[in-house]
Amino acid sequence: MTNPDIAAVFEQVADLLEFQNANAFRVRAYRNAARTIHDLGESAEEIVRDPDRSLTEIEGIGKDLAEKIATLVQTGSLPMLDELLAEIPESVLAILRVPGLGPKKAAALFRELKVATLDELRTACEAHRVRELAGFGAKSEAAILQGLEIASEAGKRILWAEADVHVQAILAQLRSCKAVKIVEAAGSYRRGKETVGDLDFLAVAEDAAAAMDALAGYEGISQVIARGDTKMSVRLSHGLQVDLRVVPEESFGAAWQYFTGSKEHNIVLRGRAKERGLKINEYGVFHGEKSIAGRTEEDVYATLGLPCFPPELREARREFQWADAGQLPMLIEPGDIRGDLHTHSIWTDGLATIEEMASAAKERGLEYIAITDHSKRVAMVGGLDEKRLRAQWQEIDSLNERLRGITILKSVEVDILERGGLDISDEVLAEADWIVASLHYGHNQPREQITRRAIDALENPYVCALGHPTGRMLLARRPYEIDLDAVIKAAGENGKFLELNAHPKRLDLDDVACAAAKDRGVRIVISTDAHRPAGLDVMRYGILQARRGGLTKEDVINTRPWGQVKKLLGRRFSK
Ligand code: DGT
Ligand code: CA
Ligand code: CA
Ligand code: ZN
Repeated sequence: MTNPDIAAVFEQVADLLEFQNANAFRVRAYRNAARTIHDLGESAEEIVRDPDRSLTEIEGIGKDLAEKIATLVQTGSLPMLDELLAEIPESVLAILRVPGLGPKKAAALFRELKVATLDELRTACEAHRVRELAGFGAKSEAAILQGLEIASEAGKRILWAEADVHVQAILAQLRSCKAVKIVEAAGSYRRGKETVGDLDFLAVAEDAAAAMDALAGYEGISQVIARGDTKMSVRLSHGLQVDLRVVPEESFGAAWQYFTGSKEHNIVLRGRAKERGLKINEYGVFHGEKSIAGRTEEDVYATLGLPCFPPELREARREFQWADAGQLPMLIEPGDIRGDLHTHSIWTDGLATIEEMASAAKERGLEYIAITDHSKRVAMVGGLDEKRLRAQWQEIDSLNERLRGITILKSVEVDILERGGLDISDEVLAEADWIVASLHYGHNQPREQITRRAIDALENPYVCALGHPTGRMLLARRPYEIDLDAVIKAAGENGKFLELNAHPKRLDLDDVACAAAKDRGVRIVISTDAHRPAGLDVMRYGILQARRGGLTKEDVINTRPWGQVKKLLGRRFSK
């Protein structure tokens, strides 16, 4: 049983408990357990099977949880989950995941209307039976219908970060096959799109059948959909489709270009070829019948007078215009990052001490880390009030005296209150080094109200950046109704930064918004929002998204040494 499998079981337990209206802290304990196991660096199953070890060695896993994991690994099931499922049909789990439908509402639908599946939910909404229930109205009925659409998309696409796990495993599997000379991933995965519909692989092989056998031998496969002489499609156990094409070596570059896409980028490219009296397809670039390029992507683009675009830019947005002007941006790279300006510690909902987070940041080559724990409004996770915040900052002062090679910044992720205004007084904010302000409540407020809250926060002299500006949760929650244009403008006018939250479920701002911010001269801060040391590693997903937005090192502030960031902030803090 893999760590993600175990994590999924605990997520299910948490969902079902929530549906039953169980104690919120109990629900949270199971969610934390799921997260801990999911991100564990080694196999939980192996630890269970090792007589010399115990799961309780792991930070965040107590005796009770360790026993449950052991039962799960040894018997393949968890009695607690079975009991919950005896009371609630499994199909309601899908309903719980419909954005806009909390567990309380889902429970009411189940109780009053006997709605237990997504289909039944859709039918009930369309027949306007939902709006009749207490606590529901025409508006929530419409929101549920919209949510159903997101839920159905969630069944069809997966997060880039999840796709990456499969891609790396499949590449390794194919590369271990002797007959395979070259194999690479293409499609939306290679372009770094935040969600991926299916995986596309291209290979050059002495023996196409042997390459396809190698794919068929990948352990994650549940079904072979089709297999021909040079093309094969399979389905993974989580439902994801994988296409493999075996191409001749002299066409590899053309095929890699073609199947990387995007479709829109390819259409422009075909037009460019036509203008030059050439023809381009997945086999090569042709002058009449004669192939003039195809072996490498560089050759293919060069025959059309174009640079080999970084895959992240191939969306037919501005890349051709940039290439024509000779101004293709030098995109930001992971090694450019010098600091992380949004992280958490055990002072609120993080799982590591400040010192552990700082050492982990240092190990990853960072020069500075801001500990941005939650403020008091986020009571659920023990958000800090002014007094606790000052106590935390004292600890940071003494850590900074003791630690070498890393600077810890005094900070807070201050909640932007539902009624407007900030959760921490200006007097205290002024003593920090850096302040992130985020919206955590009142997601469903109308456009004007929620936009006003964000802009007011950006106008506060001590706020440096707006955290996860749209609140989107990929495949799970729509963004707030926020007027992003107005927010970007306000950030520009106030010399503030906008966050690109690098968590693979958020990637917020997205690529398009990053480009829009850059157009207005607004700089981006790419942050991990890490809640544990391993959380710092999500930075690379943020970089990929920033690259899709055409951002360079200069456009992102945490590529600078802290001293320079401080200068950009001006003299707003008390020291
Ligand atoms: P996805 O899988 O929905 O996340 O997105 P992609 O971009 O990976 O799309 P996919 O898997 O359907 O096709 C892979 C690439 O193949 C696509 O990016 C461009 C190329 N391609 C597919 N169909 C067409 C087409 O009809 N015309 C052109 N020009 N290219 C296509
Ligand atoms: Ca694809
Ligand atoms: Ca495909
Ligand atoms: Zn945070």
